[in-house]
Formats: sequence, structure tokens, C-alpha cells
Amino acid sequence: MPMPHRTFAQVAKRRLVGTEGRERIRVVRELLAELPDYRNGPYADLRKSLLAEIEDTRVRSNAVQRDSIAVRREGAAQICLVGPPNVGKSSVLQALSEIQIKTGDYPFTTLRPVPALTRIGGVLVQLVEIPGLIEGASEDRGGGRALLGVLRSADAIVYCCRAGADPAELEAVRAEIAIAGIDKPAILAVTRADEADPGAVARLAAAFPDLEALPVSILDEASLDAFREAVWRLTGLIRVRLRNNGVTEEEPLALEPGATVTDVADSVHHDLATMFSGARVWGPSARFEGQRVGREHEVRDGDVVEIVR
Ligand SMILES: Nc1nc2c(ncn2[C@@H]2O[C@H](COP(=O)(O)OP(=O)(O)OP(=O)(O)O)[C@@H](O)[C@H]2O)c(=O)[nH]1
Ligand SMILES: [Mg+2]
Repeated sequence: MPMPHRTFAQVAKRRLVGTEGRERIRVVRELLAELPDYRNGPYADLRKSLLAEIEDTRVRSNAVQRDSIAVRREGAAQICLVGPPNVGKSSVLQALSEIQIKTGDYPFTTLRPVPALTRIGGVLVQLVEIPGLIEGASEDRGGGRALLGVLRSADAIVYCCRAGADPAELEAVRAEIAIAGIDKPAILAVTRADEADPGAVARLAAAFPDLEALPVSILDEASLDAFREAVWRLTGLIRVRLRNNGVTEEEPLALEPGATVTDVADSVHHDLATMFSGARVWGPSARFEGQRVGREHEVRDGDVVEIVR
């Protein structure tokens, strides 16, 4: 004698309370197995609603995962910090931005990608800590696939390796990234440099000859400045400042290399780009200060540009 359908519905509700994701689907499957196999009537309706529950749970858990892992792009470029656990990624982020982030002397302090904006030469650049990329990440171990997805959409990578550490630790991380087919401009930050002997940096640099290596310590302001500049070079962007009525603006524009005066005008206003006649240029791309140039003149990093209507 099967359980009355109303009782069954109540039991089902009670057993599902507080479950989510895989666990909820497992409970639903158990309930389905216990459900009498009528093709019509209230039991069939129950079956239908339980099957719908599986689908809804799947949709919900996918949505949750995607939301929590996506990193909204901000700033002129997005640079990911990647490396073994506990090398000081969060600490560097903290030192270079306003964010408050948990740091700790143990692995996996950070569990999700953490974005932070840092200002480099007046331009905002987004740094993103990618936590916990472990061996097998490319096969989704430790949620690796989603983390690699964040990396895939970034502009460049800063590999972080602790001074004095075994290079194999970072090699394992790089292997996962290579297996995932991700290849971006990259540098090597030799972190916690104050803790190791000076030879430690050279040893790691030798272990990764394809990467420009630079020592970084959150206790050494000069090393952080050098790090900022290295990150800027990594973006490949150029900085151009606008001049208006003889006054040069503080904040530069960040442009792709090869950008022209028209691109400068366009980043000020689309309408301006259609109606201006040329520009006056000071700096590296000018033959002399204040040179009058045409719309197609290519600007260079460090230029000051005044649009002429
Ligand atoms: N002496 C020194 N200690 C540092 C430096 N950077 C980080 N640390 C310490 O190293 C430990 C790990 O730092 P985190 O910034 O949490 O490292 P993480 O790479 O973000 O670690 P996970 O998120 O766990 O992967 C903390 O105890 C930090 O205080 C540094 O430049 N010098
Ligand atoms: Mg961290």
C-alpha cells in the first residue's frame, strides 16, 4: 500500500528543506525512486514536479557559480596575479590598492578571485588575485575551470613565486595554465623578497628564463614602485595627456599602441573625432614642442595632445 499522495508531498517538502545543489538533486532522486509508478493522477503530477525540481536546482546552482566567479572588468587593463598558495598575492594587492583583503600565513586564505584597482602613472589598472590554482585545475580540480576562465579573459599575467621557494611549485601552476591553452604576456614577481637571501631572486629568474623577474616585498616601497611600472609595461598600453587652453590634464588617457590623434579625440568624445582638424603635440612623438599634426599622426607614450578644431 503506497503512502497517500498528500502525505508523500509533505514528506518530500520536509526532506528538501535546506538542501541545495547536488545534495538537493540526490534527495529528489531518492523521492522519485520511492514514488509509486502511476502514469496518471496525483502521483504522476508529483513525479512531474519532482523532475522539474531537478532542472530548477541545476539552473540555480549554475547561476550561483557563474555569478560568484565572474570578475567585472574595470580600469584600462586587467592583470591576474597567479601562483602557488601563500606566496603573498593578497598582500601585494593590499599594498597597491585601497581594498581590505584577508591575508594569512597559511594556504588558501583567498578562495575566490579578488579584484583591486591600482593607479599606475595616473591610470587605473585592475589587478585580480587568482587563488588556489592546483594541480589538476585544468580538469576542474578545486573549481579550476572557472578560475582559469577568469585568467582567459585577462590581458596579462603576473606569476608570483616566493623568494627561496622550489620553482616546481610555480611550474605546476604554469603547467595547468598551458594545458588550458592560455598564453598571455607575463612577468615573474619574486615575492616576500625581504625574507630570502639575495641569491634567491637570481635562482628563480634562472628557473624561468622566459619571464622578466623582479623582486617584490610589501615592506619595500621601491620594489612596489618597480612592480607597478612592470605591470604597466605588461599592459602594453600608452599614456597620453590632454591639453586644453594651455592647461595639461593630470589624468592620462590609456590607449593602444599605434593610436592616432583621431583615437585621442574619439576617447574624449565621438563627435569631436568627426569634426576636428588636427592637433598640437608635445613630447616623444613631436619633432618640436607644440608641433601641429594631422588627424592620422601617431601618438607615443608620454605625449601631451591638444586637439585643434
Ligand atoms: N616578510 C614578508 N611577508 C609577506 C610578504 N608578503 C606577504 N607576506 C606574508 O605571507 C603570508 C601569506 O600572504 P598572503 O598575502 O595571504 O598570500 P596569498 O598568496 O594571498 O595566499 P593564499 O590566498 O592563501 O593563496 C602572510 O602571512 C603575509 O603577511 C612580504 O613581502 N614580506
Ligand atoms: Mg590570498
